[in-house]
Amino acid sequence: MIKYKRTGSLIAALMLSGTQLVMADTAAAATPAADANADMWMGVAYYTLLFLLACIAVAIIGKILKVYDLTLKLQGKKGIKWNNFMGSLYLAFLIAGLYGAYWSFTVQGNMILPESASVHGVKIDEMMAITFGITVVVFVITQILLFGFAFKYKGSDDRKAYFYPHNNTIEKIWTVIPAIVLTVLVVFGFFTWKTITNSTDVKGDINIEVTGHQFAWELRYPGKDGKLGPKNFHLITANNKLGINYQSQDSFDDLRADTMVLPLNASIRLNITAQDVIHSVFMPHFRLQLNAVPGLPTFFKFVPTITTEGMRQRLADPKFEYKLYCAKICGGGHYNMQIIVRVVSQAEYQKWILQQKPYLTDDLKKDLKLVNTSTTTAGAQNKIALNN
Ligand SMILES: [Cu+2]
Repeated sequence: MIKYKRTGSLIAALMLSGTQLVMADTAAAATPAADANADMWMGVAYYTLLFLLACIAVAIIGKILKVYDLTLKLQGKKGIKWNNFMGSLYLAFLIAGLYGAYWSFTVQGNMILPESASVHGVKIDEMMAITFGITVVVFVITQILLFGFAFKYKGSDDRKAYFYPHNNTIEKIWTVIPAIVLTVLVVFGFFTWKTITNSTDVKGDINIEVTGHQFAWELRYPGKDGKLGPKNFHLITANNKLGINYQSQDSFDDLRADTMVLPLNASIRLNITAQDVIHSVFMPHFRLQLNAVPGLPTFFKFVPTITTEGMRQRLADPKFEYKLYCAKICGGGHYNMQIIVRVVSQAEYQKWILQQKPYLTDDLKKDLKLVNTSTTTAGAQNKIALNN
């Protein structure tokens, strides 16, 4: 009845692949980080085996029922009503599944991001809520219909199935309604996206440049002129990491910063680039994410509406900080590509910006021969000599 040899060899093969996963990673576990990796794979192997064990348990129960069924028939009694049995399983699955969905809402639901801290973020949250509301309603109705029908119209000796191959009206309804709903959602999204990427209205924007490289973010703030100087990758040197072009007057007052400090309720324009691979600027509390692509400057406009202090109070977490993360897996140090973003009042921002150091350091001035001292000239000559 049970094909012992085949089942046995299948289990053996699966067990082997499970252990191989574990072994492969244990071999690679030379560093502590890899140790954590091995732990993760141990977890995967454990749950895979647990799942297989559950499958075997179900198969055994099935076989026992089958034996019971055959015994009943041998005794001349009616066997198990399999149709009723399967129908009830559909119903049980419906109830367990809907409860599972409810459970994940209540337990995992509070792990979502806190209130949006930007103007467009509120719109994005609204769209998310509307989309979610519609899909949840559709989900519940379709699940009830799917499993409810399977239960109500389960196989029966008293009934013959009705053959119903096609109905144009139903086809039209379930094509047109989702098409209209999706069009409305997409149009909403389109208008929100248009305001975010509006490049014509730049007056009064605070231009901040974010450059991603493996594995850090470089920040550049414009000086008093409000303009960021142009840059060119040909000009990149040890002292001019961004390759800023000092032929332009706009470049001289540009500032470097380690923390992204933003004034409350100001229009911020992030000018985003990358120097090596594709990175992604991700500031979840502001509902902001955009790729940083080498050779293709992108930008994102937003208005922060809640200060860091305000968010700390809302979350009752005195250590809370907004963060800018990298959201593209860009290499080994990707996880560490994050900087602190702090939203402060206008006055605090003005105070902070005055303390920031210029991008044009003394070393860079020497490189560019902007300082006329004998040592500098000698240094420059040495450099030329070396280059020759
Ligand atoms: Cu990155």
